[in-house]
This record gives sequence, C-alpha cells and structure tokens, in this order.
Amino acid sequence: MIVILSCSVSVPVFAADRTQWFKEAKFGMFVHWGTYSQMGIEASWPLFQNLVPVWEYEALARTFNPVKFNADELVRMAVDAGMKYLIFTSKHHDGFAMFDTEFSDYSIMNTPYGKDIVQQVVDACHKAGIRVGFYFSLCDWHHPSYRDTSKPFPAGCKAEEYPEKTWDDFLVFMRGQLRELCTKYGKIDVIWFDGGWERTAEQWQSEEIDAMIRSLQPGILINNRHLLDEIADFGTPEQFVPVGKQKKLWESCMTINNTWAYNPRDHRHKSAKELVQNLSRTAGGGGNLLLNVGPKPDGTIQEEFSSRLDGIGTWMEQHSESIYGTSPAPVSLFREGVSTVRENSVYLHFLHGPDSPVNVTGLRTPVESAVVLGTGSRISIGREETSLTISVPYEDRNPCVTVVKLALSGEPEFDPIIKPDKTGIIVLPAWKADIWSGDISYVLRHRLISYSYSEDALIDWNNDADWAEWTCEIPQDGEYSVSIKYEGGISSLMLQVGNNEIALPVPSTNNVTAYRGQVFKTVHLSSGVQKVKVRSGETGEHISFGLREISFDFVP
Ligand code: JFZ
Repeated sequence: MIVILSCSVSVPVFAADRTQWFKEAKFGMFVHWGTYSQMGIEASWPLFQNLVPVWEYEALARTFNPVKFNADELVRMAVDAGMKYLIFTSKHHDGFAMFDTEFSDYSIMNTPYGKDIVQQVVDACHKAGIRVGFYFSLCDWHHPSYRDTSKPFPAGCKAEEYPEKTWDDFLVFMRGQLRELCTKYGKIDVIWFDGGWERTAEQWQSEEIDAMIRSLQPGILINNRHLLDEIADFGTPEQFVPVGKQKKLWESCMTINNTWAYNPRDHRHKSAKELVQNLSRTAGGGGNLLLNVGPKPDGTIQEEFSSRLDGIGTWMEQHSESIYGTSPAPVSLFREGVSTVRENSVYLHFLHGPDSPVNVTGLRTPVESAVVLGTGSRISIGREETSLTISVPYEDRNPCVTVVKLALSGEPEFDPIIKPDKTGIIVLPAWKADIWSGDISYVLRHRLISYSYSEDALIDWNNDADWAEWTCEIPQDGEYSVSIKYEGGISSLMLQVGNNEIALPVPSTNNVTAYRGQVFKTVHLSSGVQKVKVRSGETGEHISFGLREISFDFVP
C-alpha cells in the first residue's frame, strides 16, 4: 500500500524578494469590467448614488453576453503597450463575480455568457508570460449579510446600520471567495483590495485574510486597501502621481478618460503624450503606473483606448530601457523633468521642452556620452565644475517624452549638496527641492506640495505635514540675509536650518502671477553642510502661494 502524504508548507517569501518583479515591471494594465458595461456607466457607484435602481442594475446580469471577448487579444494589447502585469476586477463593490464562485449566484456563470472570465484572463496572462492579479472589493453591496438591502442606497452600507449577527456570515462568504480566487486559478501575483472604507481593518479581519492569502499564494503582493498600510506591499495613490518621496513602494492607478468602466459619454481622454508623461513621472518617482481600460459590453476595447495604448507601445519600443528595472535618481538633476537610473546610465526624461541648453547638476560621476533615445543622436556635453550643459536638437525631440541617456564612466554617484554660486550666494530653487509628505492616502488626493513647471515653483502648500527640503553648503559661520522669491502669499512660512527654526512672514503679493523677492531679517548659520526645510506655518489651503526659491547671502 502506498501512502502519499501531502502537506503544503508555505515558505515565507520576504518582501525584498517578492516585490522585485513589481519594482522592475513599472507598468501594468488595470481592467474594470462587469455587467455595468452594458449601460456605459461607472462600476457600482451608480447604485450608491441612486442613479440606477437596484432592480435595473442587477437585471443586467440577465443580458450580459460579451461574445467578442478574447482574453488573448486583451493581453496582447497590454504586452504591446509595454505592460508587464494585469489586474482584473474579479468582483467590484456591486458584488457581481466575474468568476465561477460556489458562494454566490450573482456571477458570470448565471448570465447568457456563462463562462468563467477570470479563468480566461488568467490563462491568457500565463500564456503570454505576464503577471496577473485580482482586484477584489471588500465591500459587497449585493450581499444581504453585508448590507441592509431593505434600505435604499446609500443607507444600509455602514456597520452601525446593520446588526452584528450577520457579519460573521459575511466574513465566511468573503473569505470563501478569496480562497477560491487563490486556489482555483494557479499562480496569482497580486491581490488588489478595494472598498475597505465602510468598515475597519478589525471588522474586515484584514490581518487574517492577509495571512490566509499569503499562505495560499507564497510570494503574492497585497496592496494597502485592506487598511493595513504597515504590512501592505504597496500604496495605491489614485488618479495622481505623488510628487513627494514615499516611505514605501507605490503604484498610481489611473484611467485614460475619467471613468473606470466603459463609458461612451466620457470623452475626456488623456493624450498618449500625457499618458507617457505620467509613466515617466511614476518611474522618476520610484513608483508604478497601473493604467486602466474598461472593455465594452461585447468584450472589445474602444478605439480611443487602443490607439493610445499603441502610442505608448511605440514610445516604449524606443525608450523602455529608461523605464524597466530603473530606480529614481536620488537628486533632482535638471529643471525640465525627472530622471531614472539603471546600471551605469542616467536617463533624463523631459516633461517639458527641451527648448534651450539644459543645465544638469548633482551628478558626480563623469559622463562619457549623451544620446537621445529613439533617434540615437549623440549630443555634445558642456562641462563645468559642478554641472553639465546639453542641447537637444529640435529634430531629436520626441512627440511624447524626449529621453537623453547619459552613459557614465562608472557607478552613478550623486551630489545632493547645493554649493554657493559664483557670487557666493546660496540659491535653493524650487526644482531642486526634495518634497516630503506624510503617507499618501490611497484614494483622496492627499494634497502634497508639488512642483509646478509652468510657475517653476513649489505649490499646493495645504498640509503642514509636508515640507520641502534642500541640502546645501554654508561656506562660513555668520549672519546671512534670507531672501525668497514667491507669488501669492502665506501668513507664515517655517524655515528650519540645522536645528533652528524661524517663522518668515510672507505678505501676500497683489498679483499671484507676478512674483517678488522679499528680504528678511538675517539668520545665523553655521558653516558646513546644512539641511534647509520649509513648511507651511499653519494648516489650511494656500493655493495662492508659490515658492520659487530661497537664497542666503552672507552679511560681512
Ligand atoms: C475605488 C473604486 O470605488 C473605484 O470604482 C475604482 O475601482 C478605483 C480603482 O477604486 O475608488 C475610490 C474608492 C473610494 C473613494 C473614492 C474612489 N472614496 O472613498 O472617496
């Protein structure tokens, strides 16, 4: 008699290992698709907003039959755009399962289509060799143990509106579906939670489900929307690219127009240029871009989306080395854009221009050559003591983002220290600032200090938890006059140099477009390398204030 002992021992996969592919991939496809595509409305939210009666929304399951859906074509579109992974809505807030689940009749299996779409998507991703993950909404507005369905939306969704007695039943249901998603489809690389805001992590038992998922799928990544930021593998800023330095991996999710689902009335499509700029900005910030498509009711992708994905793919054919496997440059190297680093190369992504000779500072390692990606043109490099000057011929500019590859003589070394200029003044410009912020809230736009190229200023001073920071060299002990160039105004700006902090009154200028210099009282500075930090002196909106530069001038 042969006894076969089977035991699954899940080997812990440490964060640094399991996130490596994600950090290198940089770019993925988000897919929001369900019965709602038949009405051309947003996923789930029309229910909550009482725009569509529940009976009418849920009746969509009776007609959903995407006969033209071809998972391989969808995945090919993603691969051709340069996307390395795909996140698919297995279940949105409406509770409709796009997979064959034994725990609910409200699923794709009970539609005229009657086939497991999640299975098809996973198979196509595995066949194409890209990673695959499931968007899964914790909140389930269909399930009678989650929501008091006797109440009209938006009532009935909150914990306090529903008796505790059914909550355990719902958790059994929710965990059952998660277990199905983690055991029926082979290797899964991401669980992209959403919909956590109507309960707490304790009520969701997020720690338990996080552990269950990791035991069933060793190496899987889980985002922060089960409300456990500290154990999440990545943060999820939504519809924006954070500008500050982040404390953990992050992935910006974004739509091409403004709707996650298929919406033929939403014509606010971002151009391919804007989408590529967002890709460069996410890579330049050390994050990923998850760009969304919402398939039509027949399963195909609308032309406005496919044409833009083609445009991104064309750019990626010539520029992917400046995206995949790169890290963000630790120092702002030039004013016109962002920089990525890979091996002994630095890539300058021009989000604006380049119109005139470009000044590159903060790079210690000698540059051997400068080449424009795509055209292959070698461009001349002007070298000065602590900076480089490059000029990109107009004909070499890319219609989306021009990237100049600097080939270095060795390992990239950066110099964050701003030195006094030829006149001895220490000038700290907006574009050289490091922007620091609190943890980005995954959904609501946590207004950060951001750098606005058009004003060439630091704007959005709306949260005193954010600050701008420079590292500079103070040549000698003594008194220095502090000057700032700014527009608009703010009642007080806190300036910290080393360990001393002073409040700078910044009277409002009479015109937020012009800017003016303001010389303040002097401060005593000690010689050596100093960190200069600036933050709003109070909370509240200061959308009128734009800081262009701070400078220190020695007073003999
Ligand atoms: C969430 C979903 O609601 C949305 O449909 C989409 O799936 C997106 C990726 O994730 O977006 C949210 C969630 C919560 C809020 C706003 C957008 N909220 O609480 O304001």
